[in-house]
Amino acid sequence: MRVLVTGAAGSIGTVVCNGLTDRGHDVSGLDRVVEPEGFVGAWFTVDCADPDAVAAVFDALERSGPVDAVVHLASIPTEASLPEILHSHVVTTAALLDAMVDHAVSRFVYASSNHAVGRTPRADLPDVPGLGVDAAPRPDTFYGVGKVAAEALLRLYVDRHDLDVVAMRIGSFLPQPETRRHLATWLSHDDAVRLVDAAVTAPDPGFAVVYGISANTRAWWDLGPGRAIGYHPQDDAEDFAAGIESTAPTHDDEVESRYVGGPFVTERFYRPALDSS
Ligand code: 15L
Repeated sequence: MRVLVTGAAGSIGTVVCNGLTDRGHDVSGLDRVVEPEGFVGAWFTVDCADPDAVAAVFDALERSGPVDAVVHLASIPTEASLPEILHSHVVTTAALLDAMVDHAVSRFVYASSNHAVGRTPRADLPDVPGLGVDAAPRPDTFYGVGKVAAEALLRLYVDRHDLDVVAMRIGSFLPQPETRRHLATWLSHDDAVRLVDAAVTAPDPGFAVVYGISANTRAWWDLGPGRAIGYHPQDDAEDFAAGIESTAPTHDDEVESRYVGGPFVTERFYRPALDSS
């Protein structure tokens, strides 16, 4: 399939672009930085919050045939001021969605985050149920608010324009798990590629929200919706558990241990909404 990936030079973008290319997709990259060395495929150095620049990318791609899917990975990956967050998560998504509608591109795959529901109690606590994709939005940060708002925008475009959208609530995308929390939240590099490939190719997902984690023995989140779109994770953070558990719990382990969002829930992340310093 012909796929445009935003944030293509970022940590997840690099892995996903290489992985999708290896799986036979024709991948174009978009990022604010120049093309990384060795990138195979078309490259666009563009800010995806700029609607004219985004429209020009779609015009250019369309000249060599239809685009099948957009995978939107570009965004600030952590906490920032509310205006920065809305710009990074919602405005960029809107610019891409408008261009898709204008160019009849119908599949959008979005890097949402577990922090959309980060303030939900952890399911390994007594009497706390596992977390499904129908859980009420419960962000832990402005970052989480941005992801909730972007998911709502996606839902609107699915209903209005009949797009197919997969919102991936990604856990902890890392080469390997590093903390106790990651034993539940880890998403391996290979599983990230499997997930995006499934999200791009699933027949008629409509509006699907899935949790982006590996097949972790200690997972708190429901992998059923992911499996329903053909995502079958192969890795398990449990393989690293002995090494992680041989270190003493830290203060953060205790503070973080009540909510799924972990460190993002703690006071370290509190700030005034409009403070961009
Ligand atoms: C995310 O969504 C963040 O982008 C990343 O920085 C991690 O904090 C990750 O979630 C996580 O929850 O571990």
